[in-house]
Amino acid sequence: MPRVASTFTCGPSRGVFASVLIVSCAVVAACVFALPGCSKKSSSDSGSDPKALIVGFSQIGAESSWRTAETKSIRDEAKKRGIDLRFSDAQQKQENQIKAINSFIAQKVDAIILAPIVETGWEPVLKQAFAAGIPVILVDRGVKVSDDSLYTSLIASDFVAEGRMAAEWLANALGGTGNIVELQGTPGSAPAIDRKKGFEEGIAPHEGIRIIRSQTGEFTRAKGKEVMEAFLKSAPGQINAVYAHNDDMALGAIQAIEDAGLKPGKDILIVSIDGVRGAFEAMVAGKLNCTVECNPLLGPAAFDAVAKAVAGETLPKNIVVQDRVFDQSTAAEVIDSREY
Ligand code: GYE
Repeated sequence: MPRVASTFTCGPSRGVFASVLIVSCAVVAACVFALPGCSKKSSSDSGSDPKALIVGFSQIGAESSWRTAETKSIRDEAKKRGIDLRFSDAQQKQENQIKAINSFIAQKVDAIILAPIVETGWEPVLKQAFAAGIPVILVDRGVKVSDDSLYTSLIASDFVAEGRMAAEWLANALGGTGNIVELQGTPGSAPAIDRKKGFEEGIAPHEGIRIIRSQTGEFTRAKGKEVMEAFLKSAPGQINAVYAHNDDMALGAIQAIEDAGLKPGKDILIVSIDGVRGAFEAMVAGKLNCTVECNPLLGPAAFDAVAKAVAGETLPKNIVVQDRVFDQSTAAEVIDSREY
């Protein structure tokens, strides 16, 4: 049976996530959008339906299969709801996201959906959106700002809890002893920071477990492979397990381990986060041991939040979903029901 996470966090830590959206954490939310200019507009620049809501979506890029699934979910949901979606791909650059937001403000969009690449550096542009009365819904990653009323709502997983779940699974599988190498996500991003923190907390009670190498693999398969090759060269025969902040990097690491003549999933245990199809395939093949789900299908929740924000309704500050852990014991059974 897949284990169901029991932790639901509120307030400062980021929300939890997965299949069923649960608006927990009734926190704060006082901010929200009785702001001027947030009402549904009838605009002649909004394509075929003059009454369509105009929503700008600033996406990070396409570094992982998780992100591709998220983009699809948001595009599909916008289409379904007849929303005029203005999509911008920042190609992994915060400056491009800031430009996109400025451009959405100039286009007088009804709302902005932002997947922020890193946590810091958003305050000035969020202040501009706020001043223009445009609600900003953050999806999948959080930001650090002095005043959280600068955004309407954050729809994201609890990355600390994900890291902890990965650590607990691995500590158990290692029997409390072993050397781990860690592949981190994008430096400065909420999931990289929090998945590291949660994992370290999770292994802390096990004195025999150590992280012997830790480096960014930038959430990509190619970089995950490259960094794993370097780890294998610099610590030959010493690596018992890999912890990757996402599945794509784990899949890259699997390749590197095989190229080195070792058996991923057996000689070296591997645990990662996301729960994408490729991870399930690798578990069925016995090459990946465990993945912690992080649901990227955020389109419905994001546009529900947009609809409420433009209607002037108060939203919870954190909208969270439940995360689950999957390992080889259930992979074959559930793979066909996976939606991404
Ligand atoms: O885990 C990773 C991606 O922000 C939760 O970003 C997201 C992360 C996801 O590229 O695969």
